[in-house]
Amino acid sequence: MRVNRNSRARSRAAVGLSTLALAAGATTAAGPAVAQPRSAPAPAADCSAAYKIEQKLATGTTWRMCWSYESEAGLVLSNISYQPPGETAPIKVLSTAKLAQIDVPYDDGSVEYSDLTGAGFGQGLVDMVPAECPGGSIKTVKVPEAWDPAHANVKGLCTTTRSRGHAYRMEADTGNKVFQKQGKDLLIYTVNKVGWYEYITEWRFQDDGTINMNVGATGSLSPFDYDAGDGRGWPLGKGAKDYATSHSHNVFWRLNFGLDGSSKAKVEQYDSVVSPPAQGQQAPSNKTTVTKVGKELAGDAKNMRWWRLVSNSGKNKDNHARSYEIVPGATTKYLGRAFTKHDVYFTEYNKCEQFASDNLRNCGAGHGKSVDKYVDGQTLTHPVVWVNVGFHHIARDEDQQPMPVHWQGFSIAPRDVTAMNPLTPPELANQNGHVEPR
Ligand SMILES: [Cu+2]
Repeated sequence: MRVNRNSRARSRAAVGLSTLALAAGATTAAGPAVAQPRSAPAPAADCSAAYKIEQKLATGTTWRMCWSYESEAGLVLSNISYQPPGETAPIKVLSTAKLAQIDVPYDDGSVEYSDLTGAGFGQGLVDMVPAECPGGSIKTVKVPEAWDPAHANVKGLCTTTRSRGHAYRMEADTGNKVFQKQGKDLLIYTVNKVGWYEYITEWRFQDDGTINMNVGATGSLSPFDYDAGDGRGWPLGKGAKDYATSHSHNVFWRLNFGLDGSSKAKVEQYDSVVSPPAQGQQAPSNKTTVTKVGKELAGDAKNMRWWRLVSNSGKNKDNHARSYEIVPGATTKYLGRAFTKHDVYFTEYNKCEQFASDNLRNCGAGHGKSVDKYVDGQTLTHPVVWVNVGFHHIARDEDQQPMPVHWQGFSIAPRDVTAMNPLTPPELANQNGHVEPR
Protein backbone atom coordinates (compact mmCIF):
# COMPACT_ATOMS: atom_id res chain seq x y z
CA MET A 1 0.00 0.00 0.00
CA ARG A 2 1.09 3.55 -0.55
CA VAL A 3 1.42 5.10 2.80
CA ASN A 4 1.75 8.51 1.21
CA ARG A 5 -1.81 8.12 0.08
CA ASN A 6 -2.68 7.77 3.73
CA SER A 7 -0.65 10.85 4.44
CA ARG A 8 -2.53 12.67 1.71
CA ALA A 9 -5.74 11.21 2.98
CA ARG A 10 -4.86 12.51 6.40
CA SER A 11 -4.37 15.95 4.92
CA ARG A 12 -7.71 15.74 3.23
CA ALA A 13 -9.37 14.61 6.41
CA ALA A 14 -7.83 17.58 8.15
CA VAL A 15 -9.30 19.90 5.56
CA GLY A 16 -12.66 18.37 6.17
CA LEU A 17 -12.30 18.71 9.90
CA SER A 18 -11.36 22.35 9.79
CA THR A 19 -14.24 23.10 7.48
CA LEU A 20 -16.57 21.21 9.75
CA ALA A 21 -15.28 23.16 12.68
CA LEU A 22 -15.96 26.34 10.76
CA ALA A 23 -19.39 25.15 9.80
CA ALA A 24 -20.15 24.23 13.39
CA GLY A 25 -19.44 27.80 14.36
CA ALA A 26 -21.77 29.16 11.73
CA THR A 27 -25.48 29.39 12.18
CA THR A 28 -26.32 27.65 8.93
CA ALA A 29 -24.03 24.65 9.33
CA ALA A 30 -25.09 21.94 6.94
CA GLY A 31 -23.96 19.87 4.02
CA PRO A 32 -20.77 18.15 3.04
CA ALA A 33 -17.51 19.57 4.24
CA VAL A 34 -15.92 20.37 0.90
CA ALA A 35 -18.88 22.00 -0.79
CA GLN A 36 -19.07 25.10 1.40
CA PRO A 37 -19.21 28.26 -0.67
CA ARG A 38 -16.46 30.56 0.46
CA SER A 39 -16.56 34.27 0.81
CA ALA A 40 -14.93 36.06 -2.08
CA PRO A 41 -11.47 37.58 -1.62
CA ALA A 42 -11.30 41.15 -0.44
CA PRO A 43 -11.72 43.76 -3.16
CA ALA A 44 -8.53 44.83 -4.84
CA ALA A 45 -9.14 48.55 -4.65
CA ASP A 46 -6.78 49.35 -1.85
CA CYS A 47 -5.11 47.69 1.07
CA SER A 48 -3.69 48.67 4.41
CA ALA A 49 0.05 49.08 4.82
CA ALA A 50 0.53 45.54 6.11
CA TYR A 51 -0.89 44.14 2.88
CA LYS A 52 0.85 46.50 0.51
CA ILE A 53 3.95 45.65 -1.50
CA GLU A 54 5.75 48.55 -3.11
CA GLN A 55 9.22 48.18 -4.53
CA LYS A 56 11.22 50.71 -6.45
CA LEU A 57 13.95 48.79 -8.23
CA ALA A 58 17.45 50.21 -8.67
CA THR A 59 16.75 50.81 -12.36
CA GLY A 60 13.89 53.18 -11.51
CA THR A 61 10.83 50.99 -12.07
CA THR A 62 8.27 50.73 -9.27
CA TRP A 63 5.91 47.80 -8.80
CA ARG A 64 2.92 48.17 -6.49
CA MET A 65 0.32 45.65 -5.40
CA CYS A 66 -1.69 44.25 -2.52
CA TRP A 67 -1.45 40.74 -1.19
CA SER A 68 -3.92 38.52 0.60
CA TYR A 69 -4.18 34.85 1.39
CA GLU A 70 -6.94 32.37 0.64
CA SER A 71 -7.49 29.10 2.43
CA GLU A 72 -7.21 27.02 -0.76
CA ALA A 73 -5.42 29.06 -3.43
CA GLY A 74 -2.86 30.51 -1.03
CA LEU A 75 -1.23 33.78 -2.05
CA VAL A 76 -3.34 36.25 -4.03
CA LEU A 77 -1.79 39.35 -5.56
CA SER A 78 -4.13 42.16 -6.50
CA ASN A 79 -4.21 45.65 -7.92
CA ILE A 80 -0.82 45.11 -9.55
CA SER A 81 0.66 48.16 -11.25
CA TYR A 82 3.88 48.97 -13.03
CA GLN A 83 5.53 52.38 -13.22
CA PRO A 84 8.71 52.49 -15.26
CA PRO A 85 10.93 55.58 -15.36
CA GLY A 86 9.34 58.29 -17.47
CA GLU A 87 5.75 57.35 -16.62
CA THR A 88 4.14 59.84 -14.29
CA ALA A 89 1.55 57.43 -12.87
CA PRO A 90 1.33 53.70 -12.16
CA ILE A 91 -0.02 51.63 -15.04
CA LYS A 92 -2.38 48.97 -13.79
CA VAL A 93 -1.75 45.50 -15.20
CA LEU A 94 -3.72 42.93 -13.21
CA SER A 95 -6.70 43.11 -10.89
CA THR A 96 -5.92 39.73 -9.35
CA ALA A 97 -3.44 36.91 -9.95
CA LYS A 98 -3.25 33.57 -8.21
CA LEU A 99 -2.97 29.83 -8.65
CA ALA A 100 -6.16 28.12 -9.77
CA GLN A 101 -5.28 24.44 -9.25
CA ILE A 102 -2.50 21.86 -9.12
CA ASP A 103 -3.90 18.63 -10.52
CA VAL A 104 -1.77 15.55 -9.83
CA PRO A 105 -2.90 12.34 -11.55
CA TYR A 106 -0.76 9.21 -11.11
CA ASP A 107 0.19 7.24 -14.20
CA ASP A 108 -1.17 3.95 -12.89
CA GLY A 109 -4.62 5.49 -12.56
CA SER A 110 -4.77 4.75 -8.85
CA VAL A 111 -5.30 8.28 -7.64
CA GLU A 112 -5.55 11.94 -8.62
CA TYR A 113 -5.09 14.87 -6.26
CA SER A 114 -6.47 18.38 -6.48
CA ASP A 115 -3.72 19.89 -4.39
CA LEU A 116 -5.37 23.28 -3.94
CA THR A 117 -8.97 22.31 -3.33
CA GLY A 118 -8.57 18.83 -1.89
CA ALA A 119 -5.16 18.33 -0.34
CA GLY A 120 -4.49 21.34 1.86
CA PHE A 121 -2.22 23.52 -0.27
CA GLY A 122 -3.35 26.74 1.43
CA GLN A 123 -3.15 25.37 4.94
CA GLY A 124 0.25 23.93 4.12
CA LEU A 125 1.98 27.33 4.17
CA VAL A 126 5.30 26.95 5.98
CA ASP A 127 7.62 29.29 7.87
CA MET A 128 10.66 30.40 5.95
CA VAL A 129 14.02 30.87 7.57
CA PRO A 130 15.66 34.26 6.86
CA ALA A 131 18.34 32.65 4.69
CA GLU A 132 15.78 31.58 2.10
CA CYS A 133 14.68 35.13 1.53
CA PRO A 134 18.10 36.65 0.85
CA GLY A 135 18.17 40.42 0.90
CA GLY A 136 14.44 40.63 1.51
CA SER A 137 11.90 40.45 4.27
CA ILE A 138 9.46 37.79 5.36
CA LYS A 139 5.91 38.85 6.12
CA THR A 140 3.64 37.06 8.52
CA VAL A 141 0.58 35.51 6.91
CA LYS A 142 -2.54 34.63 8.85
CA VAL A 143 -3.74 31.36 7.34
CA PRO A 144 -7.53 31.22 7.20
CA GLU A 145 -8.96 28.01 8.60
CA ALA A 146 -5.53 26.93 9.79
CA TRP A 147 -5.36 23.31 10.85
CA ASP A 148 -3.59 24.34 14.00
CA PRO A 149 -5.29 27.54 15.18
CA ALA A 150 -2.40 28.09 17.60
CA HIS A 151 -0.12 28.36 14.58
CA ALA A 152 -2.26 30.33 12.17
CA ASN A 153 0.36 33.04 11.79
CA VAL A 154 3.09 31.81 9.49
CA LYS A 155 6.24 33.68 8.53
CA GLY A 156 5.54 32.65 5.02
CA LEU A 157 5.74 35.47 2.47
CA CYS A 158 9.11 36.55 1.14
CA THR A 159 9.57 39.74 -0.84
CA THR A 160 13.00 40.51 -2.16
CA THR A 161 14.89 41.74 -5.20
CA ARG A 162 17.30 39.97 -7.49
CA SER A 163 19.60 40.84 -10.37
CA ARG A 164 18.61 39.42 -13.72
CA GLY A 165 21.69 40.04 -15.82
CA HIS A 166 21.65 42.23 -18.89
CA ALA A 167 18.47 44.21 -19.47
CA TYR A 168 20.14 45.42 -22.68
CA ARG A 169 23.46 46.23 -24.31
CA MET A 170 24.23 48.43 -27.30
CA GLU A 171 27.39 49.94 -28.69
CA ALA A 172 27.06 53.56 -29.73
CA ASP A 173 27.44 54.44 -33.43
CA THR A 174 30.44 56.57 -32.70
CA GLY A 175 33.20 56.39 -30.16
CA ASN A 176 33.38 53.47 -27.86
CA LYS A 177 30.49 54.10 -25.54
CA VAL A 178 28.53 51.07 -24.52
CA PHE A 179 24.95 51.48 -23.30
CA GLN A 180 24.23 48.65 -20.93
CA LYS A 181 21.96 48.08 -17.99
CA GLN A 182 21.72 45.26 -15.49
CA GLY A 183 18.11 44.28 -14.93
CA LYS A 184 16.47 44.00 -11.52
CA ASP A 185 13.46 41.96 -10.45
CA LEU A 186 11.06 42.03 -7.53
CA LEU A 187 10.45 38.50 -6.26
CA ILE A 188 7.52 37.39 -4.15
CA TYR A 189 7.14 33.80 -3.01
CA THR A 190 5.63 31.36 -0.57
CA VAL A 191 6.32 27.71 0.21
CA ASN A 192 3.32 25.40 0.62
CA LYS A 193 3.69 21.83 1.80
CA VAL A 194 1.30 19.26 0.36
CA GLY A 195 1.98 15.72 1.49
CA TRP A 196 5.65 15.04 0.86
CA TYR A 197 5.95 17.81 -1.69
CA GLU A 198 6.80 21.44 -1.10
CA TYR A 199 5.66 23.88 -3.76
CA ILE A 200 7.40 27.22 -4.16
CA THR A 201 4.95 29.68 -5.72
CA GLU A 202 7.07 32.45 -7.19
CA TRP A 203 6.05 35.74 -8.80
CA ARG A 204 8.80 37.69 -10.50
CA PHE A 205 8.23 41.29 -11.57
CA GLN A 206 10.89 42.58 -13.92
CA ASP A 207 11.87 46.24 -14.23
CA ASP A 208 10.92 46.06 -17.94
CA GLY A 209 7.30 45.20 -17.18
CA THR A 210 7.49 41.43 -17.69
CA ILE A 211 5.87 39.23 -15.06
CA ASN A 212 6.94 35.61 -14.61
CA MET A 213 4.91 33.17 -12.59
CA ASN A 214 6.35 29.80 -11.71
CA VAL A 215 5.73 26.90 -9.39
CA GLY A 216 8.74 24.91 -8.22
CA ALA A 217 8.20 21.41 -6.89
CA THR A 218 10.65 20.28 -4.22
CA GLY A 219 10.56 18.56 -0.82
CA SER A 220 10.73 14.85 -1.33
CA LEU A 221 9.17 12.02 -3.19
CA SER A 222 6.92 10.01 -0.99
CA PRO A 223 9.23 7.50 0.71
CA PHE A 224 6.47 4.93 0.46
CA ASP A 225 5.57 5.46 -3.14
CA TYR A 226 7.90 2.82 -4.48
CA ASP A 227 5.76 0.02 -5.71
CA ALA A 228 5.21 0.90 -9.35
CA GLY A 229 6.12 -2.55 -10.53
CA ASP A 230 3.74 -2.32 -13.48
CA GLY A 231 6.11 -0.43 -15.76
CA ARG A 232 4.74 3.01 -14.82
CA GLY A 233 7.62 4.09 -12.62
CA TRP A 234 11.38 4.46 -12.43
CA PRO A 235 13.76 2.48 -10.23
CA LEU A 236 15.37 4.81 -7.68
CA GLY A 237 17.03 2.64 -5.03
CA LYS A 238 19.80 0.10 -5.56
CA GLY A 239 19.11 -2.26 -8.42
CA ALA A 240 15.59 -2.41 -9.74
CA LYS A 241 13.37 -2.92 -6.75
CA ASP A 242 12.07 0.48 -5.64
CA TYR A 243 10.01 2.01 -8.42
CA ALA A 244 8.63 5.51 -7.91
CA THR A 245 5.27 5.91 -9.62
CA SER A 246 5.26 8.50 -12.39
CA HIS A 247 2.67 11.26 -12.26
CA SER A 248 1.83 14.68 -13.67
CA HIS A 249 1.69 18.09 -12.04
CA ASN A 250 -0.80 20.18 -14.00
CA VAL A 251 -0.55 23.72 -12.66
CA PHE A 252 -3.18 26.37 -13.44
CA TRP A 253 -2.98 30.11 -12.95
CA ARG A 254 -5.91 32.54 -13.05
CA LEU A 255 -5.20 36.06 -14.24
CA ASN A 256 -7.85 38.76 -14.03
CA PHE A 257 -6.44 41.64 -16.04
CA GLY A 258 -7.17 45.28 -15.36
CA LEU A 259 -5.10 46.92 -18.07
CA ASP A 260 -4.90 50.66 -17.60
CA GLY A 261 -7.43 50.45 -14.82
CA SER A 262 -10.21 48.81 -16.80
CA SER A 263 -11.38 45.22 -16.79
CA LYS A 264 -12.61 45.62 -20.35
CA ALA A 265 -10.18 44.24 -22.90
CA LYS A 266 -9.96 42.48 -26.21
CA VAL A 267 -8.27 39.14 -26.85
CA GLU A 268 -6.29 38.54 -30.02
CA GLN A 269 -4.64 35.41 -31.35
CA TYR A 270 -1.73 35.64 -33.76
CA ASP A 271 -0.57 32.91 -36.12
CA SER A 272 2.28 32.92 -38.59
CA VAL A 273 2.62 30.61 -41.58
CA VAL A 274 5.92 30.10 -43.37
CA SER A 275 5.87 29.36 -47.10
CA PRO A 276 8.71 28.22 -49.39
CA PRO A 277 10.69 30.95 -51.16
CA ALA A 278 8.81 32.57 -54.06
CA GLN A 279 10.61 32.65 -57.40
CA GLY A 280 13.49 35.09 -57.26
CA GLN A 281 13.32 35.45 -53.47
CA GLN A 282 16.20 34.48 -51.23
CA ALA A 283 14.19 33.29 -48.29
CA PRO A 284 10.93 31.62 -47.36
CA SER A 285 8.19 34.14 -46.57
CA ASN A 286 6.22 34.38 -43.35
CA LYS A 287 2.69 35.73 -43.10
CA THR A 288 1.24 36.71 -39.72
CA THR A 289 -2.50 37.01 -39.25
CA VAL A 290 -4.57 38.13 -36.29
CA THR A 291 -7.78 36.47 -35.19
CA LYS A 292 -10.07 38.44 -32.87
CA VAL A 293 -11.21 36.22 -30.05
CA GLY A 294 -14.68 37.59 -29.43
CA LYS A 295 -16.10 34.65 -27.55
CA GLU A 296 -14.81 32.39 -24.80
CA LEU A 297 -12.02 30.14 -26.05
CA ALA A 298 -10.12 27.02 -25.04
CA GLY A 299 -6.85 27.68 -26.83
CA ASP A 300 -4.03 25.38 -27.85
CA ALA A 301 -0.42 26.46 -28.12
CA LYS A 302 1.05 25.98 -31.53
CA ASN A 303 4.25 26.84 -33.30
CA MET A 304 4.25 30.58 -34.10
CA ARG A 305 0.98 31.16 -32.24
CA TRP A 306 0.52 33.66 -29.42
CA TRP A 307 -2.17 35.66 -27.69
CA ARG A 308 -2.46 39.10 -26.23
CA LEU A 309 -4.91 41.11 -24.14
CA VAL A 310 -5.47 44.57 -25.52
CA SER A 311 -6.76 47.50 -23.50
CA ASN A 312 -9.96 49.03 -24.86
CA SER A 313 -8.95 52.52 -23.79
CA GLY A 314 -5.35 52.76 -22.62
CA LYS A 315 -2.76 53.93 -25.12
CA ASN A 316 0.95 54.60 -24.92
CA LYS A 317 2.64 57.84 -26.00
CA ASP A 318 2.85 56.52 -29.58
CA ASN A 319 -0.94 56.25 -29.60
CA HIS A 320 -0.71 52.45 -29.69
CA ALA A 321 -3.16 50.41 -27.64
CA ARG A 322 -1.52 48.99 -24.56
CA SER A 323 -1.46 45.21 -24.32
CA TYR A 324 0.10 42.28 -22.55
CA GLU A 325 1.26 39.20 -24.41
CA ILE A 326 1.00 35.71 -22.96
CA VAL A 327 4.35 33.99 -23.29
CA PRO A 328 3.92 30.24 -22.88
CA GLY A 329 6.38 28.20 -20.88
CA ALA A 330 7.60 24.69 -21.53
CA THR A 331 4.73 22.31 -20.94
CA THR A 332 3.83 18.66 -21.18
CA LYS A 333 0.12 18.72 -21.73
CA TYR A 334 -1.80 15.98 -19.96
CA LEU A 335 -4.61 14.75 -22.18
CA GLY A 336 -6.43 12.74 -19.54
CA ARG A 337 -8.96 15.35 -18.44
CA ALA A 338 -11.15 17.79 -20.33
CA PHE A 339 -9.78 20.68 -18.25
CA THR A 340 -6.12 19.75 -18.90
CA LYS A 341 -6.52 19.35 -22.68
CA HIS A 342 -5.90 22.99 -23.51
CA ASP A 343 -3.08 25.39 -22.77
CA VAL A 344 -5.01 28.58 -22.19
CA TYR A 345 -8.63 29.45 -21.55
CA PHE A 346 -10.24 32.84 -22.00
CA THR A 347 -13.50 33.09 -20.08
CA GLU A 348 -15.87 35.93 -19.37
CA TYR A 349 -15.41 37.06 -15.77
CA ASN A 350 -17.63 35.23 -13.34
CA LYS A 351 -16.93 35.79 -9.66
CA CYS A 352 -17.77 32.24 -8.70
CA GLU A 353 -15.36 30.66 -11.20
CA GLN A 354 -12.22 30.56 -9.06
CA PHE A 355 -10.62 27.16 -9.64
CA ALA A 356 -9.66 25.38 -12.86
CA SER A 357 -11.10 22.13 -11.55
CA ASP A 358 -13.09 21.10 -8.50
CA ASN A 359 -14.36 24.66 -8.21
CA LEU A 360 -15.42 25.13 -4.61
CA ARG A 361 -17.66 28.12 -5.10
CA ASN A 362 -21.37 27.56 -5.43
CA CYS A 363 -22.22 28.73 -8.94
CA GLY A 364 -25.70 27.27 -8.93
CA ALA A 365 -27.16 24.06 -10.25
CA GLY A 366 -25.81 22.88 -13.57
CA HIS A 367 -22.82 25.22 -13.57
CA GLY A 368 -19.62 23.42 -14.52
CA LYS A 369 -16.89 22.93 -11.94
CA SER A 370 -13.89 23.13 -14.27
CA VAL A 371 -12.48 25.68 -16.65
CA ASP A 372 -13.32 23.73 -19.82
CA LYS A 373 -16.98 24.02 -18.79
CA TYR A 374 -16.70 27.75 -18.14
CA VAL A 375 -16.07 28.10 -21.88
CA ASP A 376 -19.62 28.06 -23.13
CA GLY A 377 -19.89 30.65 -25.83
CA GLN A 378 -20.19 33.89 -23.87
CA THR A 379 -19.00 37.09 -25.49
CA LEU A 380 -15.72 38.31 -24.01
CA THR A 381 -15.87 41.81 -22.59
CA HIS A 382 -14.01 41.21 -19.33
CA PRO A 383 -11.73 38.29 -20.12
CA VAL A 384 -10.16 36.12 -17.45
CA VAL A 385 -7.10 34.14 -18.53
CA TRP A 386 -6.41 30.63 -17.26
CA VAL A 387 -3.04 29.11 -18.13
CA ASN A 388 -2.29 25.39 -17.82
CA VAL A 389 1.33 24.24 -17.62
CA GLY A 390 1.97 20.54 -17.18
CA PHE A 391 5.00 18.55 -16.07
CA HIS A 392 5.17 14.78 -16.38
CA HIS A 393 7.31 13.68 -13.49
CA ILE A 394 9.18 10.50 -14.16
CA ALA A 395 11.37 10.43 -11.08
CA ARG A 396 15.16 10.03 -11.39
CA ASP A 397 17.89 9.01 -8.97
CA GLU A 398 18.74 12.67 -8.43
CA ASP A 399 15.25 13.31 -7.04
CA GLN A 400 16.38 12.13 -3.64
CA GLN A 401 17.11 13.68 -1.30
CA PRO A 402 15.82 16.46 -1.07
CA MET A 403 14.28 16.63 -4.50
CA PRO A 404 15.84 19.40 -6.62
CA VAL A 405 13.37 22.17 -7.46
CA HIS A 406 11.62 21.60 -10.77
CA TRP A 407 10.08 24.77 -12.17
CA GLN A 408 7.08 25.16 -14.45
CA GLY A 409 5.35 28.37 -15.44
CA PHE A 410 5.02 31.14 -18.00
CA SER A 411 5.27 34.89 -18.46
CA ILE A 412 3.27 37.87 -19.55
CA ALA A 413 5.19 40.60 -21.36
CA PRO A 414 4.22 44.19 -22.11
CA ARG A 415 3.52 44.94 -25.77
CA ASP A 416 3.19 48.66 -26.50
CA VAL A 417 2.63 49.54 -22.85
CA THR A 418 5.38 52.16 -23.18
CA ALA A 419 6.39 53.92 -26.40
CA MET A 420 9.97 52.70 -26.12
CA ASN A 421 12.09 50.39 -24.03
CA PRO A 422 11.05 51.50 -20.53
CA LEU A 423 14.71 51.51 -19.48
CA THR A 424 15.96 53.59 -22.43
CA PRO A 425 18.81 55.87 -21.32
CA PRO A 426 18.13 59.62 -21.79
CA GLU A 427 20.78 59.88 -24.54
CA LEU A 428 18.73 57.51 -26.73
CA ALA A 429 15.28 58.81 -25.90
CA ASN A 430 14.95 60.52 -29.30
CA GLN A 431 15.45 57.24 -31.18
CA ASN A 432 11.81 56.27 -31.51
CA GLY A 433 10.62 55.17 -34.95
CA HIS A 434 12.42 56.13 -38.12
CA VAL A 435 15.47 58.14 -37.15
CA GLU A 436 17.62 60.00 -39.65
CA PRO A 437 21.28 59.30 -38.99
CA ARG A 438 23.07 62.41 -37.85
CU1 LIG B 1 6.36 15.01 -8.91
